[in-house]
Amino acid sequence: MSNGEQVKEEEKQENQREEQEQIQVKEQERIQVKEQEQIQVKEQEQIQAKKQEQVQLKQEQQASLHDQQGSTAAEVLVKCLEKEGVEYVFGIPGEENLDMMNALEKSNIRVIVVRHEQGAAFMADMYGRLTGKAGVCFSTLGPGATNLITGTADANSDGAPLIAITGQVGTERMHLTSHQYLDLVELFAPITKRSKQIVNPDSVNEIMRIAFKYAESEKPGACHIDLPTNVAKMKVTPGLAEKPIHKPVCSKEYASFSSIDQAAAMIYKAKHPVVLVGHSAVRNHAGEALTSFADELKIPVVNTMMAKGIIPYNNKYSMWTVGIPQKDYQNKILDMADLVIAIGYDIVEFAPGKWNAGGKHKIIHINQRSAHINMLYQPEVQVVGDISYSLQQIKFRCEEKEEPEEILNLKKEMVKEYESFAEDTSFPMKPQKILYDVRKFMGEDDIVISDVGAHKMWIAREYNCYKPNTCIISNGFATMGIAVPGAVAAKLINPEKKVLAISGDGGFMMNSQEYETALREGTPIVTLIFSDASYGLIKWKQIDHFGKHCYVDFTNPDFVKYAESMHAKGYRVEKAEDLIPILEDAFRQKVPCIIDCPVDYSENTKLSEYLQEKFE
Ligand SMILES: Cc1ncc(C[n+]2csc(CCOP(=O)(O)OP(=O)(O)O)c2C)c(N)n1
Ligand SMILES: [Mg+2]
Repeated sequence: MSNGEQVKEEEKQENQREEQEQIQVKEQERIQVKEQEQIQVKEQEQIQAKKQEQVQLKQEQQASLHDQQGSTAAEVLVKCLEKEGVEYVFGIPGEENLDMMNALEKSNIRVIVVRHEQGAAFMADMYGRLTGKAGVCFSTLGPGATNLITGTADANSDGAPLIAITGQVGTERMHLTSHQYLDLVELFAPITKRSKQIVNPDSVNEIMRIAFKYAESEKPGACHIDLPTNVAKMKVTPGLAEKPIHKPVCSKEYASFSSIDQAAAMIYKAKHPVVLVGHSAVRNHAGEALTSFADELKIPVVNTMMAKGIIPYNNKYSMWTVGIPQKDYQNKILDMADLVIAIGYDIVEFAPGKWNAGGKHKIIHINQRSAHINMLYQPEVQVVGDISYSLQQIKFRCEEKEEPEEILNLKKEMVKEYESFAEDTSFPMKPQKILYDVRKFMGEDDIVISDVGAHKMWIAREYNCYKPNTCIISNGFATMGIAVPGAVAAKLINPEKKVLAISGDGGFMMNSQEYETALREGTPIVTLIFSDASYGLIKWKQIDHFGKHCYVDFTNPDFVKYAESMHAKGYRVEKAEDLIPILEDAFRQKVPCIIDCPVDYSENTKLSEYLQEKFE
């Protein structure tokens, strides 16, 4: 091999070695990359596994959190209240409703804490009566619950929708003789439309909706729900049971044409028909239809105490209010009728025995529901359905009557009598003059809440209204003590209106503690007390029946100082001319006020004698 060839051979070998080396390097690089990739994949897998672990952990944590924090029966109950549109609940907390209180604190419902559960029930009662939506009151078990009873019964009797929620011992000790335990479902049964205990947390939403449905449907009334303390804490199964049940929109129901035709035929034939209108006409907003029915057919209208203002009292055919124990103008007018058209009338408001004692009247019943059973209330025709629609349909089928001249003359006498007290300055003030001045002072939309007693009889007779729901009288259950708490609720709902409670001195002292609630909640109500240092109505009856009285007198606190001690403002009427200026001043105050007005109840027996002579 020549030298040149040898050099070439060496170069070739050198090149081959270099190539080999490069291949090896590349191979190493490839292996390294692969290793790198494998490491990355492993890392990715590890990250993924960690992520999964974290997700699982979170799920486990959430599950255990739900176990601790998922909705309790008490929370679902409050959710249901919110869904029903509840704005306020009235009551006093106790050991057995703490879970509900905690749930309420987280809700947008305003809790009005009262000073006696009776006050709470009356507030819910008045809320229901004025709005048509159920008012809600609550108490703890046992004594708290028994304190709710009177207001609940009042709402049930007066047709006001109300829900009473009571706390209860845990189910584990319900079968035992046990501290503060009382069977509240049984206790509330006769004074409600429905009384139920929640025993299964998953049924809270159904029990709540049923209660509101019963309370708010005709004839409205009270429903009771009892929530044992251990059930209140129990978890509701997630899902449907946690959700409040929808409130359906129900269409109106209308009377049959055959009943409308029959009623129209009877009215057509009658010579002296008279309307007797009751509270269901107020609840069902039939004022306008009733007024044009009376105007166009020329039929006089007598209203019950609970239907004041359903026809404006200055309407020609309005014959004002029936219902005081004595025979009055309205009884005379009903006696003169050859047909009584009972519209939205409920026998609980004014007993048939008081206007149809002989059972001789021909009666048409026009209402949202059929008549209660009573020997003396057996209507020939029942027109059952939306009242306004029934009245319009009957009106189209009738002709106007001749003017009821005799009755219109009686109305003139009534007005003259009413006006005759306008300038009466005697003192203590006559009830007629007090109410004349109150009417003069109060606006057409302002609200008077009457308590129960002789003053109520005078309010029924002398305080007349332009609009419904502007003078509230309890005349189903007729419970003393309703006026002050009732006025607090009325003011909460109507902050822009004047709200005046008129009470006897007896009834005022039954719930005057709610003045503290009124002050705290910023509801500047005014109470006008008819002061006679006596249970005046009972005294009136005793004198009428036995010519004497007993066990009815008492002494009063100094109402002005009493007001001041509660940071309210107190006034005392010292002459008749004072009343209107005092009312003006009281309604300018930002705090609640109490007006002590001495009343001359010798007018009570004088009225009995006057009416007896005139109408019996
Ligand atoms: C809670 C309650 N207790 C008793 C009665 C029976 N009652 C009806 S009126 C009345 C007297 C009311 O006295 P007061 O409040 O002073 O009013 P007045 O009759 O003097 O105007 C009584 C005891 C009732 N209706 N309600
Ligand atoms: Mg009195």
